[in-house]
Amino acid sequence: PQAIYRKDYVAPGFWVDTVEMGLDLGLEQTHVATRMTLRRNPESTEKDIVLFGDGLKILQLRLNGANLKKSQYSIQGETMRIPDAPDDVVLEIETLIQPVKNTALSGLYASAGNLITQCEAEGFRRITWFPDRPDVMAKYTVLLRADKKAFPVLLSNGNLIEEGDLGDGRHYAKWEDPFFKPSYLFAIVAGKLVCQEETFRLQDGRDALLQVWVEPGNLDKTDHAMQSLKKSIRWDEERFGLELDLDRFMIVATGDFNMGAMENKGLNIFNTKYVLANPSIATDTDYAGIESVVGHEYFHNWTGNRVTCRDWFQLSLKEGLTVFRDQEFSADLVGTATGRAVKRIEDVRVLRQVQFSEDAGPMAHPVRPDSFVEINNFYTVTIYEKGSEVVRMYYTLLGHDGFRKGMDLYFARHDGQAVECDDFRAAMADAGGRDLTQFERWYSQAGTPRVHASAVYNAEEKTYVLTLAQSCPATPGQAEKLPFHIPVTVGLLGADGRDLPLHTDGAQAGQTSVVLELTEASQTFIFRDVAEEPVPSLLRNFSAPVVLHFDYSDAQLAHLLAHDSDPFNRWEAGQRLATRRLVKLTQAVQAGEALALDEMFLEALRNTLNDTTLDPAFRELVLTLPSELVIAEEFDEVDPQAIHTARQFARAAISDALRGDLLTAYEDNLTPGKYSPDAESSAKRSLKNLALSYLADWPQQSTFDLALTQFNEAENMTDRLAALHALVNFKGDAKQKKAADKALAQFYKLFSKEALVVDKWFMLQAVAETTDVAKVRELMQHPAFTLNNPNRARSLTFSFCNANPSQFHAPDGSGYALWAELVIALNKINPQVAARLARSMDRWKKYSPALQQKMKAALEKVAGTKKLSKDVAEVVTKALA
Ligand code: B3K
Ligand code: ZN
Repeated sequence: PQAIYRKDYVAPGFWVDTVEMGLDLGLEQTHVATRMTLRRNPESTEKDIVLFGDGLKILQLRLNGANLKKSQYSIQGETMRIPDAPDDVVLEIETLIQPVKNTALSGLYASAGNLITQCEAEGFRRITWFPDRPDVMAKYTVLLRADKKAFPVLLSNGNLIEEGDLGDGRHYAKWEDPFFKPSYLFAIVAGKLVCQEETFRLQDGRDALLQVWVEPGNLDKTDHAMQSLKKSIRWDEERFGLELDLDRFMIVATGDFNMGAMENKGLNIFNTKYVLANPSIATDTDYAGIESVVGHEYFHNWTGNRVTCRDWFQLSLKEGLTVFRDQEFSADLVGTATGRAVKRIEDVRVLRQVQFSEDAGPMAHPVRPDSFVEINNFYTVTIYEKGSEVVRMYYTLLGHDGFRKGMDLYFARHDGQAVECDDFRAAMADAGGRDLTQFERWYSQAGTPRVHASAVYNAEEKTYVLTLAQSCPATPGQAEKLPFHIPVTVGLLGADGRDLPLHTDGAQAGQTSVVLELTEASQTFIFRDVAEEPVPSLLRNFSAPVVLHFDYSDAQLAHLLAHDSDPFNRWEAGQRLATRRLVKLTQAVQAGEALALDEMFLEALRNTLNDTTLDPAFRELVLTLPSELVIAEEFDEVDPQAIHTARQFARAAISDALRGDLLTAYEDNLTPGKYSPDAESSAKRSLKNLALSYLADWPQQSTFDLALTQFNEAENMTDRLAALHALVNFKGDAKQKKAADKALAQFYKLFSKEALVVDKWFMLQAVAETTDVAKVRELMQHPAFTLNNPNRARSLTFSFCNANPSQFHAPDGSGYALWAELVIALNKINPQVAARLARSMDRWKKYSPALQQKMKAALEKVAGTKKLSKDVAEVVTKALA
């Protein structure tokens, strides 16, 4: 497949001012008439009108009123060129599309009898021919016509300006979006939907109509999304001074969606997973996910829609920034310092587990990529999560107020424009009066930087000399890297556990944390008047997306875990202690040696668990061992089964040593009464359920009964699912196994009508310790399983391939064979979803030669498949390169 390059960007030969569309909607067939006015862009080297189309049947093509003859235009692949056009053009195009046949869920497609669109990144071209690129921004008017019974609700972007009856049982609705927008933000929704609605007073005094649209029967699950939307609107007003710019804001939920949600102007379309919730079907995690995704999409209205991307290489301009905003939103809603830290830790965990791994594999790419084959493959953790870390570094460097000034300047300069990552950086630099030239390397260089810290304390001179050295591993196409501009937030702890005052360049009197700026390959920082040899607390709050090495002793880590005023680094110290042990245990498993966990580590965990002054959510994070995927990153050659055995041993040893403390934690954190997803009670549930899962690794009838009782009596999904998880993974006898199976069957029966819960039922089994490839194949035969629905496909097959490593990497290669079958099957149905699953094999070169050979064979099987989509081809070609 052909790659396209950032350096080849050429401005469009024509701008589009207005777009009028008329759609005669039908599931089998939809007729699309588009009339657009174009105007030559004198500044472009491109002289032709260039349109894109994909899978369209053309019925009409007229330029300034005259039919275009075949000789007057050319079509090659998805590109149509019309040469020799006058400077001002009215183009009229009629196309025919077939929504029911659109299983790729890009463009206009059918979902449960409704019609839905998804246009980002390049779905609009599957609806009509158009200069489908984000720098072409136009004003849209959309007329929808359809059968009244089948499609009683007709929605599009902006404001409803007219609706009425057409006779013959048909009706129409006319929508006008007052804002210029790129085609990827176009949306329509038609069908049988109902809504929860509310009028909301904006800070500037205007009233806005807010609506959450769902399929009939789901109105009991929209409240949390509505509350989240109102909080989002308020937060953006207060934190960034950004107001909702429309009279109406709609959210629509669909069960068939490739991603989480989409920020179409005024008409956000969501995966049901991020809208529907009530206590009986949604967990605390689901509630938090809804809040953050509703926020994310709403915040795009400014960061993405009002200011958009010049080209898709700039994707992180909107995504990294909007993730940063949604992370801050969630943190601000919790409010407390530890609540913020808990959120930060959760976000960093994802970054490390998924993004660091991406950065070390064949798909590694900079935050602003230089090339791609299929843009949909680049909606990655690098663009999103690392992109957010890059934005967070401006925040760290410029401070709260400085960052806000930068944002204000960014909007003052670029509102209504399609711009580049460099424009954002320039706004931050200019507003902060800072030279951020070198900071550009965060956008251009891929890979996770390493920072090696070392320190010398001089007792006579009372100096502490900290040396920071940086490097960055090679990534595809980038062998050598130049130094990054890295903010490293540092504090020093005394023997009593308190922060020592800092006397160093840039530190104010009384300051106990300082942001050191590492810009060279190696730099030395001197702290003066240091009364005693300190324990350094480095990279506080994870101030940069790097891997930090410092030769800590166990005692120093225990000291940090017990005392660091920075809660992130407290947690981090615990993770370092755990990782060390898990690596050693894995090596012991491989060598066939006896396994043991030392009392010092157990004691550190016990102290944290029993420290009731600490937020339960924070204790839960400290007590959670690094995942098998994170441990795997510590090895050059990964042995998934040995890692699994080691981690399970550690869990059982913790359970055994802390059983009394765990039971106390369980009992102390019950949340009787009406369910509420608030931070305080969800924190309690998280610690209680962690305790339960540890206790289940201690196979006693009493623990089994505890889990079974919780399962039977749970009044919310969080507790029910956690209990079921404990039961299914319980290492018990035949009788207990039977009881666990019974609970699993009951759960299914109870929730078989709730698609999102059925997804959970599949997922829970997919990641269960005992679920092997044969079991997955058996579950694939279940009547509720289908590859056609992305959520369902992900719940079983993605979960197995990505989150059950010891079974997926079965030595006989059966997991890889299953993976290849699935990717090939999904490729025919939905290339975007297929390409995501294809990524499961990214790190194949990290396994033993025997496994590598089998993984390579599976990759080659996929690569050799006929009619492979660009999406999948790009992923497997890069993996095999
Ligand atoms: N912007 C959309 C993602 C679209 C994905 C296209 N393959 C969701 C979001 O980031 O908010
Ligand atoms: Zn986004």
